[in-house]
Amino acid sequence: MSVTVTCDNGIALVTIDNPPVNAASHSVRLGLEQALRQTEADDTVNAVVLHCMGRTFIAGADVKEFGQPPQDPALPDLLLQIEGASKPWVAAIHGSALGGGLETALCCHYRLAAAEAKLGLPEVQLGLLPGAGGTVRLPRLIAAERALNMISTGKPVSAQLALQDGLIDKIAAGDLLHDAVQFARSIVGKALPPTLLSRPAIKPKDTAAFEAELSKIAQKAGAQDAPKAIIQAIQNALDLPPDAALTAERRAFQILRSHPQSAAMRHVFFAERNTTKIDRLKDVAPRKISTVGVIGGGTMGAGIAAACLLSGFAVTLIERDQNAANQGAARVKATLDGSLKRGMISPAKHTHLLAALSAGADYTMLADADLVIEAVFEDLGVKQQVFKHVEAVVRPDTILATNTSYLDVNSIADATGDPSRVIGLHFFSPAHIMKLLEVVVPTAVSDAVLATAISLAKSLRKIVVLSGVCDGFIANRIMSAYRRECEYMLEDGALPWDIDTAMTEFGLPMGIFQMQDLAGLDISWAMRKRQAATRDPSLRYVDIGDKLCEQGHLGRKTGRGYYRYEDGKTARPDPEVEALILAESKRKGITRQGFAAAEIMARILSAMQTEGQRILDEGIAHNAADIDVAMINAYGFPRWRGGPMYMADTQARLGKDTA
Ligand code: T1G
Repeated sequence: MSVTVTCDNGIALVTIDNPPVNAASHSVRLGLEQALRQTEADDTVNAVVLHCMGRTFIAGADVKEFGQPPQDPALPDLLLQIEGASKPWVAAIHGSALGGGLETALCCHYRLAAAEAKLGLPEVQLGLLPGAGGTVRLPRLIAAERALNMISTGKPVSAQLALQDGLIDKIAAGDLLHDAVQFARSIVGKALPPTLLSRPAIKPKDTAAFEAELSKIAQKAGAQDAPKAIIQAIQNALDLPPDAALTAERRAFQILRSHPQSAAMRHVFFAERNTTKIDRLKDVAPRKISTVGVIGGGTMGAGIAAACLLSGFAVTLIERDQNAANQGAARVKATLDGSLKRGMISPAKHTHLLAALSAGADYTMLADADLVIEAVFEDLGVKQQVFKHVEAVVRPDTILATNTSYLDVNSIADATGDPSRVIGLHFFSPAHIMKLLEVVVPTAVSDAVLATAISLAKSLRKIVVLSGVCDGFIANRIMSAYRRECEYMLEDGALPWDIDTAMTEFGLPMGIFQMQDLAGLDISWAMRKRQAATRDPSLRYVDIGDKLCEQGHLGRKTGRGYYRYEDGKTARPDPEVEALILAESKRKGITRQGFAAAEIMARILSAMQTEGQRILDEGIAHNAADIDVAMINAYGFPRWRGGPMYMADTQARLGKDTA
């Protein structure tokens, strides 16, 4: 039974129990409709408290139902019924009230939240807009500027900010349900507050600033339709009668729900949650991790240490000497200072986290570590040596994790006394911000170690993709493939700025040549030199990047790479680079051709998809969706396109349909 009703001395408790997140599935909607009828008919009921079992309030419509024919009662219709109830409904919110969950709470007459609760309308992240009245009711409860921000970003707000905005009436002081029942008793006999639909929309204070914000959202949306629909819906809420705005919202929702962009984003939503559901771990319990050792206090090591501290782990940072350890600790502190400055952690938490960090050069400091991550110089011998030092001081069950970005994790594991305890944890820089964590699975790793590594990654709020052992694992291997293709196109006739523009117009955050200039051309140069000995001589090789490095042009850090950076950051096309490229084409006897943006992207996507298929064929990735997840979360492949493999699959299906 998804919804039950109990009565406690005049207060009806409507309880939703629909694991895992109390999504507003068809059974829940039927149950709520029944609960409304029952409480309206029962003269002993004076007020209603709506709450949920488990870890969260309603987390939204059931996204799994979107691909199916709609079933009555539709959420918008049900919410109108609740809003029209003759007795007050009080929403008791814990966990997250998201999407249709918050829209349900908006149709209750009052809203209480637990202190740690979050409230949001994340539909835009599914290529949708709130479709159950959220765009019309929210600007009637809180300022238009705040409503626009919540709906256009999809980011949830804390209970504290919700109270400040007027989104909720109260934050529970103690037990949420107890406080909600007490609150309900306190309003019995009082006149019902006017429904949100009967209130005027709260107009923006500064119309010009509001219009400017709308333009900024439209501009940022690019080819995405949901943000533009959200802008229109908010304007409707401000300008149209509520019924007309509701009708327009529902129409827009139905159009978006059937749009390929939403289908792609729903694919990503579920793909990101399925990456670690593998048979070998079905009945394997992860070990408890409390203390993490990090070897290496450079950029990556400090970022990893900060990520672990921010997720509540104690961290022991080890460097080659105390001075280096202190520098590493200072890097970690700088990251935590940034989190404090951005209001992501409180001053008290900042102090507490720093107290959980110890830094030194003595490996015996790792004696209590449950898991040790090495983030030292990318050299196989150095890493093998580090793990020998670690093994000598830690417990036999301590897990050894390497952060290598391309070395053979099996070779690192095999150099230890117990390869079953070794795993790869490939963080992307900056490690405390980037969502993707590639868990690299060596041959000998035990199920318990793998399960524990995944559990740690999830505790760090990372999106995990499992990878087999190969050069570059998944994301970097695919990036190398399309970087090569882009270099071929330079010789064939394109210029770096042509290619980068095509990539950003497609929806990637940055073109490959600007990205390399930002990272430093010497990184891929070192990789090409490393691979030179084993490079297939029949494979085409482009010397342009090497020539730039040989001239000392390593990218933004030297003021010149593929672009010039007169002001140290703005990338400007460099005529000398163009001359170098033309000379290379001539030297190789290539007749240069023009490239349209579509052709550039076709070649890039083909390179991604071809390498992705190889990765699948070699068993490096479990499935194509994992490759999409990796490319979206490592290199910003646009979510609303689903990922390179999703695009290939969709194009294949469309090809079949149109064949
Ligand atoms: N529908 C169906 N399943 C859902 C779901 C949803 N809305 N949200 C989560 N799940 C499943 C998820 O697939 C996973 O399943 C399990 O719950 C745990 O999720 C009308 C139209 C709530 C913050 O976008 O943000 O309302 O893998 O791993 O990290 O206007 O889930 O266990 O089988 O993410 O603790 C709007 C999406 C929908 C919220 C919990 N709502 N969910 O995070 O767990 S559209 C959302 C989340 C809508 C209205 C519109 C998070 C969470 P499984 P999880 P978590």
